[in-house]
Amino acid sequence: MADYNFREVEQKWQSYWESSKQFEAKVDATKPKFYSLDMFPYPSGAGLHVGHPLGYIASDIVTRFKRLKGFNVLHPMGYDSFGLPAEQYAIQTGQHPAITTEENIRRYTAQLKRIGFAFDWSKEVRTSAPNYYRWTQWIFMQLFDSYYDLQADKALPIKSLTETFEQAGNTTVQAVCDDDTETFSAAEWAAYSERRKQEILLKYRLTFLAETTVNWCPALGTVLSNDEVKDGFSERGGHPVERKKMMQWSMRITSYADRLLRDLETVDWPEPVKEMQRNWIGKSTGAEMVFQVEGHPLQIKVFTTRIDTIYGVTYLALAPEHEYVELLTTDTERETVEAYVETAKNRSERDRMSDVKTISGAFTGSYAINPFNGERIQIWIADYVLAGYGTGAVMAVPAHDERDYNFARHFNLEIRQVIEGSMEEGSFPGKGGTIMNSDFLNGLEMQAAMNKAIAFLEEKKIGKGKIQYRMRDAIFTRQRYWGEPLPVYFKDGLPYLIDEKDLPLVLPEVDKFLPTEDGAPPLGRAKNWTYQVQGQEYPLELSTMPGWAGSSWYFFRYMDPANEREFVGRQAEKYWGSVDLYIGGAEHATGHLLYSRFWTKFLYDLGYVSIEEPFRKMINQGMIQGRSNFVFRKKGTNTFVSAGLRHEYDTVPMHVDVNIVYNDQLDLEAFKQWRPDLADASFILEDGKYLCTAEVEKMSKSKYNVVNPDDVIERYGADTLRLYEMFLGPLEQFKPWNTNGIDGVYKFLRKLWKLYFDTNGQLAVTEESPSKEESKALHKAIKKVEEDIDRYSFNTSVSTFMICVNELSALKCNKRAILEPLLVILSPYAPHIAEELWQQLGHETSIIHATYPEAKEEFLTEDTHEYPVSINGKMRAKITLPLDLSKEEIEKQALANDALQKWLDGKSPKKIIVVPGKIVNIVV
Ligand code: ANZ
Repeated sequence: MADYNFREVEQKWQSYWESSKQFEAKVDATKPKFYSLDMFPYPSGAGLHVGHPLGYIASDIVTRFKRLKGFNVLHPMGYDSFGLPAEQYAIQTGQHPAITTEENIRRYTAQLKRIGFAFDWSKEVRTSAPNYYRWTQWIFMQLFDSYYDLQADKALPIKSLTETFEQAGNTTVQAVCDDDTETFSAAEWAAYSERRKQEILLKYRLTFLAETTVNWCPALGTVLSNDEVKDGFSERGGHPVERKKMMQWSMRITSYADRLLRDLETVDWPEPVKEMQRNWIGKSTGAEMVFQVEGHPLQIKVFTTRIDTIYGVTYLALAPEHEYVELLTTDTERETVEAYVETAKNRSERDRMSDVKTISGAFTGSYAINPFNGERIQIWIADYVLAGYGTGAVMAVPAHDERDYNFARHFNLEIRQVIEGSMEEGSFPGKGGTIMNSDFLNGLEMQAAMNKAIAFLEEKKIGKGKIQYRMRDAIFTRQRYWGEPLPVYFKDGLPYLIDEKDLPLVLPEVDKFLPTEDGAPPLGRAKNWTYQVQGQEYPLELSTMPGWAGSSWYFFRYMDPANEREFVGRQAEKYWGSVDLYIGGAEHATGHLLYSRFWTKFLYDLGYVSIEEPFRKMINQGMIQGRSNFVFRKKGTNTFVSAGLRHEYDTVPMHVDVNIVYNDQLDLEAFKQWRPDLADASFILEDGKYLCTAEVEKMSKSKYNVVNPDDVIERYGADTLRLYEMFLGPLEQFKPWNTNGIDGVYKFLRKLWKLYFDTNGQLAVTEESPSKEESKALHKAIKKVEEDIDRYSFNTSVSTFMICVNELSALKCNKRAILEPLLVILSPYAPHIAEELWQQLGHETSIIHATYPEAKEEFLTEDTHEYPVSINGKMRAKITLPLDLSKEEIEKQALANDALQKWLDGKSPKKIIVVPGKIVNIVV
């Protein structure tokens, strides 16, 4: 084989890897394991663009490297294949989402295979496949059948809860449950009807059905989770989202809040992602207390982080959705209150929080009593109080809280400082107002005052210390078709699980993928969507699971995807354990990455898995941006002006397909064929060329800057693509796709190839011993590449390879002892060419089974030094000399140097300073 024919080489090795099952991972206790996971893709209709494989290439390099280092590697790939786009497409075209999804997966797989990934395709999972989602349904059932026991600090089977109820009622039970859970004795429990018992259990179950305020997106016809809503619009599609009360399934993720927070300390993740999770969980330590309403049997419960400011409370404020609003509104205030509540209802939480200019609220007409001093205080309704946080009510201390202050100023309410002068660090500085002296808390430090106030609350049984989390329970249903059906049927309006033997509950066929006429989800269209128990038919749940269900546990399934008895076999799970390297986008910080941690902890509690954290190490790859090209149309014509001349005409810029531009030069023929309206285009050229300008933008179809990896592979091959994607810059950085440098990478591979062959295309590798320089070039690279991979710095390795090959080419190196290890260290990056040359060198087994060479220190120490030589402080020449020369010899050699002679201009030096191994300084 004379020339580097990447097409032949890459096809050959890809089919060899596939047919010989090189990457099939098996449990092997004799070897250390390495589990490398990529965030699996949603197979969209557009296929892969060059940005998608970036992270996969990085993880592929790491896994191929780990194999060379003796690790047993699991490196799987699969598809997160339930989701909205396929369903939106189905609504428009009538095409079943299963068919579109299948087609897209086929295309994705073909694209991925062409890049030469060392994926274990035998482990592929698809979240939309019944044999996968039967286990998603099964996990849902375990959650339904569990509660969170606070004493054990873990999830336990609901059965142990009912046993306690039977013996002692719920007075001794310490468990996470709804706030409105009543207390009952064993006798009362025994006397409850079946229905009542089920209602009570729903208040404890880790997945439960309850009326919840949700983000409702009318355009998508579904509820969205908080992390799917950005600034009041749906993340997908950008449709408006409103708040609405609906019966919804939720996951009691808040039970795990503290563990989710605590265990962040045990994982090696980018700090910004950890910080986002901490904020999302939002732990606040404070107190909860009640205020008696004057003339009502009602008590208003508030959550405060500053109970020490209790003497500065001048009003209470409720969220507009608070359940007491109507009861507390007096007749004189009714009209104002109702009008206000109506407008507040349609504003999103975020708007209400962030909008400081339009402070709005209303007085209810009612009063409450401050139990610390018996004072009467007004009860208001205010925008800035959120229904979903704390108790949905606040004790307002305008002198010490900025939002309270703004509100009080706006409505002219009293502002009363508790402590004179400047407040403690970090709190809002009191702004004027009367100063209240309370003997009770006066003179105490903040923490001491809080402790004393909390003790008072507990003694009077009107409150207690409380830890509050910002995180909400996660809504778990979507009113859509293309998702996992919930394994639930309804009897007397209450949910029951179907029998485990009836799993999977397969998604039924429907005539249309739209809601029914009376607004029920699409599953309402399915015929016989019922469940039979003892000859009776019961309706099945019509909502499906959200997108995050299947992705919350896929990393377990990869370990043992064909298992029909368990979601993962014990042995496989114990062996592979946590993911050693997870590469994916940072956009999943508060969604997928939190839900996966939650489910893992839950499965751990029940003893199904051995790990508490799924992803030990994570890296977020940066996005590859598009590099758009522009042409310049002479206004009102079909004439296009080359970039350098555009200011001489009246032109407008126009995006042009980057795939018909090479090094910013437009392919004129391709341009004419690009769109029918351009067929008769004419051009004003500069130097016979049409040049385009370029700009970095998001990679998107509408900007014609999407680059398909298939096209790059077609032109240059997969090895070039892989090296080039890494060469673009540090993995974590955002960077534009700029093909201008790709030729350089391609040339590098051809240069590498040439090292192995003579001009006749004959293998020309000798068994001679290498020279010191040759060994040095190689061993420098061995060391650098290993260090780079350990630091996940891939771009620097690519330059290392280039330097090494340049050095070896200059030395005309053709020694096997050098050229063989070179292939091994290159093989993680450019596996096809490495395999081919390895075979050409006579190896019968794949390079995958080689061992990463050791960098030998003896070749790494320098034996020469390049001396910078200065004359009167100015650097005039560089001369390379052996390191073992004496000072005198260095001096002699320097003075004899031709270039320096010129600078000395015949003058004899006054002084020569030589620092061996460093510099030479000459003074004339
Ligand atoms: C009195 C007070 C005095 C407060 C003071 C703060 C400073 P974090 O840290 O975020 O948990 N709050 C409580 N529930 C609220 C709700 N549903 N909507 C809006 N605000 C609410 O904040 C807790 C503090 O935010 C609570 O402590 C309460 O105001 C307010 F000098 O109570 B504070």
